[in-house]
Amino acid sequence: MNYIKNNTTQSYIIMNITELREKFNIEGEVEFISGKGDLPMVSINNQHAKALISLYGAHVISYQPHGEKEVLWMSDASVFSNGKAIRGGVPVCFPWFGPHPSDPKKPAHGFARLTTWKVLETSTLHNGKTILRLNLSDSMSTRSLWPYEFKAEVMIIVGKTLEITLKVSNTGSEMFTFTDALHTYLNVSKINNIAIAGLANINYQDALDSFTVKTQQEEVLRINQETNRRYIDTTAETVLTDYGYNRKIRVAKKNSFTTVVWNPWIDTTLTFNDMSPEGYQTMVCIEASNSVNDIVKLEPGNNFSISTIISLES
Ligand code: TA6
Repeated sequence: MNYIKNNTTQSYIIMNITELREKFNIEGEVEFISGKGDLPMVSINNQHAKALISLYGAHVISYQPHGEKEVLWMSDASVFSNGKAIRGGVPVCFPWFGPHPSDPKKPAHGFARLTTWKVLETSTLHNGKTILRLNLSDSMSTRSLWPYEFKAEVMIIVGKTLEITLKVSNTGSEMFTFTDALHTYLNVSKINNIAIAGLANINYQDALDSFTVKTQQEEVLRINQETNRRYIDTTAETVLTDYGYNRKIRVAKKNSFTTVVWNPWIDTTLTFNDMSPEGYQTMVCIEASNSVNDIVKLEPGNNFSISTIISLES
């Protein structure tokens, strides 16, 4: 990387907001703040865009290239509290996507989004982009839910594109498997004003029809009912055209063979106490995932990375 400024630590101990500011703020660009619910957050504002990231969950809450509308959808009723998931932005689902495969009492989508991550690095690159690197390692609490030694890193690069990478290393002595997702909620003008390209002729599990495998016949996907599809064996980029906002959102990915598209529509939205009844009208999730047929198997000493790259075309 071509750095202008680089603050790095390996000590993993700096946690309070004053220390975080001293070590990791970059004047005029990166600021550690006490966010909603007193959760520590990082506010980034560079020559390309601004962004807000919560250390709780390594969760990107907002991303807005200058001169553009917000790219990510956030629920106005979201809870910001330890132990609860944030509704909107980009939740990091790890080490399992969806309900736990055998124990429904374990938290949906894993513990990564319910844990405060440590800061490893803030940097400015020569091209004006900002890097934030966060760390989560196994602890008594993670081992009580998932009995493995691991190190996870989320790297967020804020520029004209938003790039999020989850890297998982097996630091223990036995092989483990996991599933994951970068569960991106996109902000749209109105759900019936959008079309999603890139998924034609691809097989998907329909989570609303007993996970039956179907093939998308339509050239573009339009959402006019509850939708919960796990597209299988696809590395394709998806392009969301928003006719209301007159823009396209491109969602590319690396090392992911599963793409999830989700909108809860009217009735399921009413079951969520962290979403307003009309919330489903302005969001859709397009998620880079490793799940379904694409479960990651990691031998001791090995690592694996998944990325999503989100960009706008006006
Ligand atoms: O990605 C789709 C999904 O797995 C849905 O089944 C839906 O429940 C959604 O994620 C949100 O999950 P959450 O646990 O955040 O309510």
